[in-house]
Amino acid sequence: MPRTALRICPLCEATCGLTLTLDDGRVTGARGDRDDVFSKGFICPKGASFPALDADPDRLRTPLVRVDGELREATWEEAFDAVAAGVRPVVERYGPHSVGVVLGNPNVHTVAGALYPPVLIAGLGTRSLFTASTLDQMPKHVSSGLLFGDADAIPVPDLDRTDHLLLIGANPLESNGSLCTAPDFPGRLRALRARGGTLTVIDPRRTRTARLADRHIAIRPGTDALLLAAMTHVLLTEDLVDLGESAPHVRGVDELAEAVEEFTPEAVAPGCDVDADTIRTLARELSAAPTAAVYGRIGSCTVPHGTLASWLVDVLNTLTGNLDRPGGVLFPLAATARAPRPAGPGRDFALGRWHSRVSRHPEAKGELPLSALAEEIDTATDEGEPVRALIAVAANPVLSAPDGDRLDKALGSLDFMVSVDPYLNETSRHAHVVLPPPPPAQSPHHDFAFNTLAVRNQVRYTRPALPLEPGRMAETEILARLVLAVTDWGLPCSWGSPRSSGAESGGGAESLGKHGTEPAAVDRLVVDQTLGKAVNDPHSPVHGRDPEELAKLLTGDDGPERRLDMMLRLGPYGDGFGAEPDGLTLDKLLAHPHGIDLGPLRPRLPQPLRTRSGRVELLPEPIAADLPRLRAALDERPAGFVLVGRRHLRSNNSWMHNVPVLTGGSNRCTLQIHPDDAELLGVRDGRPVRVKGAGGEVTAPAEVTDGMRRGVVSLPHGWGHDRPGTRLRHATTDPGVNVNQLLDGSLLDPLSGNAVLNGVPVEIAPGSNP
Ligand SMILES: Nc1nc2c(c(=O)[nH]1)N[C@H]1C(S)=C(S)[C@@H](COP(=O)(O)OP(=O)(O)OC[C@H]3O[C@@H](n4cnc5c(=O)[nH]c(N)nc54)[C@H](O)[C@@H]3O)O[C@H]1N2
Ligand SMILES: Nc1nc2c(c(=O)[nH]1)N[C@H]1C(S)=C(S)[C@@H](COP(=O)(O)OP(=O)(O)OC[C@H]3O[C@@H](n4cnc5c(=O)[nH]c(N)nc54)[C@H](O)[C@@H]3O)O[C@H]1N2
Ligand code: SF4
Ligand SMILES: [Mo]
Repeated sequence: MPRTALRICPLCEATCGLTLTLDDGRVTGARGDRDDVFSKGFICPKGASFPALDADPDRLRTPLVRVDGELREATWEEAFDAVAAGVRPVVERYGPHSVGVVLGNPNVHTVAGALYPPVLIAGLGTRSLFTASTLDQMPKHVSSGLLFGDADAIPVPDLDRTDHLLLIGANPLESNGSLCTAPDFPGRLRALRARGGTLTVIDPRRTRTARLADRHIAIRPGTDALLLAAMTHVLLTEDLVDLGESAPHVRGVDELAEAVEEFTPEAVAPGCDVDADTIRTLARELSAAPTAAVYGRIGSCTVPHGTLASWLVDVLNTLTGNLDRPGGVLFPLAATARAPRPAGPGRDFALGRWHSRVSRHPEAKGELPLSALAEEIDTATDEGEPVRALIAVAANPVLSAPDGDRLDKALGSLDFMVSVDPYLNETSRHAHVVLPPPPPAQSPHHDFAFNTLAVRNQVRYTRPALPLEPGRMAETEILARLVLAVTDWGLPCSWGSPRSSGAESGGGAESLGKHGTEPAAVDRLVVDQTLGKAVNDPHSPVHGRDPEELAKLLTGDDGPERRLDMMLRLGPYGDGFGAEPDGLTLDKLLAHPHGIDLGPLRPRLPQPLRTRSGRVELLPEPIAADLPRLRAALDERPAGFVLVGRRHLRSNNSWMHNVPVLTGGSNRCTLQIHPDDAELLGVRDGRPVRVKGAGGEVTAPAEVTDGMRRGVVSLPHGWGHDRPGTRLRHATTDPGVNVNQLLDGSLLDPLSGNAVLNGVPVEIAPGSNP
């Protein structure tokens, strides 16, 4: 008998509620859940393919362990024994930093990825942490850290109420939005236009989003920071600054005015290829709009001045009085966030507390640049040990990070590698042990990360839609067992989790116990430490209570659910373990299967600020120190072509090319090029083109389109499925090429360590058929 179950979609940041149809232990259909408090029935083609993705026959069903050089099916016990035997000797012999951890994007889409990696990293005590954040939004974290004192305090555009949206380097009609969780982003943009609002898009390509806009500005790639600096200059010199309600909380307007003095519209125009009058108009419109939001994404982050551009986005929001106001940009307050503390001076954000060994890149948010992973493995220095063992969780850096060929070789040289991944792909094929998580229908879901970035405060939790198949292990248990297998000593005192919840904390130094211990021990330890800290905190609703008694009050079927219950109860809407009887608990959430709406975003300043001054620091010192580099860019003009990326609606980074319904049509790995450029070069539509960059050369079919700016070409990322030893039967039939092979890993935004993936110089020539 078919039945239905609710499941929040984990396939992008929009977090739509789905209604799955289940029959005979399988998912047979997916539609939008009309009663979902946030997504209200919206679904995209990717969500609709949930059944196919869930049932992909190439998903691994059992762990794999390398024996005599070959990966063979093994039991879970054999696999964890192999992990312990592989990682511990490396730690004991070479120290904790010789074990690297790589965390990929899907960690922000799973319960397991939110709850266990922080424990793993703290337990290992390694500084060799690399995540997809340094291929993505690290510049935004650094800019928020410097402006607000908290790298996770990212203001989100108030999409549903704004009168004016300036969108920079984002294509939500394909991506469905990022660092701005909004189911049906396209519908919300149309609603903005329908209520008389204005949409401006800055993008070197005429994207589907640009086609929806009132104005599209095809900027020269990599120059947004110049354009935004000039807009700032216009606001400051034309007396258009009005800080509004945030005025008492902001510092440094005069210093800022001095710092951007040289960035006049006339000075930046030739570099950006946007005329000075247009820049003035953009600034004036922004200040004149009743409310406005400036929002930048991938195209503003993965560029040489990514942190400066991200900073200027919020400088513009602040100067126009739109920071922290409805219709502007606001700080969400998630249900599992730490309950708000009284405002006041904070601990501030530190950058560069340690450096990478080879190129001396500063850490940001506890992470080293993923671009530096290959050299941290393959290059010896006097500065300590290279990375000799690697733990990769939901990561495919061979395709997603620069210079995959070098990384591919480096991974092959490791003493030991473990991948937690459902697929044997370009990266996990190097592992000595592969631990496969179950498909999404067999996993619970809660958006720890994306609720802190959502355009509306709300909370939803879905239990697994289907029970675990025989032989499967929940990913939460896999990661808990991984922690137990690789750490054999006490946990250091505290950990914070990137892009995840804030309500948990650690303290003390109890031992996690040994490999083989029951995995719930990891959750118990976290619960004990978090509650122990809460009862000692005078601002906590449980101050002065007995932590053991509180732990006994937790409900939930397993460790992860009890941790969710604890975070909800300690959080801003929580029941405070009885202090607020109407407040949130896991039980209450379970009684609302379509979620609980917690209302629109509200002004919160000064509470989120953690700077030492307790104010918004408009011109932080590291930013001021990076401005000379932007001044130098005023005179730069690329001589040849530059490359940008693109995303396709039916894709997601590197791991969705194996599902037939999601591939084909326009979802192809082609080089988009302007007709005039194509003609000049003798490149013909559909014929091969050679693209050469600092890191290598690839050949892809040309797609001639006037949607491209002249002098710019575009290739999507996540392709290049032609390496041997993978198990991706459909993806290998149309492998595409790896755009990141054009990069050599040396181009970074220096403040954040973020890879430069857009605006990269390349040479183009007609190719020949292989
Ligand atoms: N040139 C270029 N490169 C880019 C980008 C770009 O715009 N241009 N974008 C960058 C961005 S924004 C990102 S986020 C990165 C992404 O980089 P990565 O995170 O390295 O890559 P993904 O393809 O998202 O997938 C990571 C892995 O997670 C696995 N996986 C899927 N679901 C699960 C799960 O539930 N559990 C576990 N354990 N594993 C799972 C997949 O099989 C895959 O191996 O790529 C970056 N690379
Ligand atoms: N369908 C689908 N959805 C996804 C993903 C996916 O792969 N497929 N990936 C997910 C992930 S991990 C992320 S991080 C988000 C990303 O979400 P978005 O940022 O919305 O993603 P993109 O489509 O890469 O949009 C970036 C845009 O920046 C433009 N651009 C490139 N260089 C520049 C520049 O120098 N200046 C300006 N102004 N624009 C520039 C590109 O042409 C492109 O249109 O999407 C998520 N959602
Ligand atoms: S928009 Fe994103 S979350 Fe919504 S159905 Fe599509 S892939 Fe899933
Ligand atoms: Mo991303």
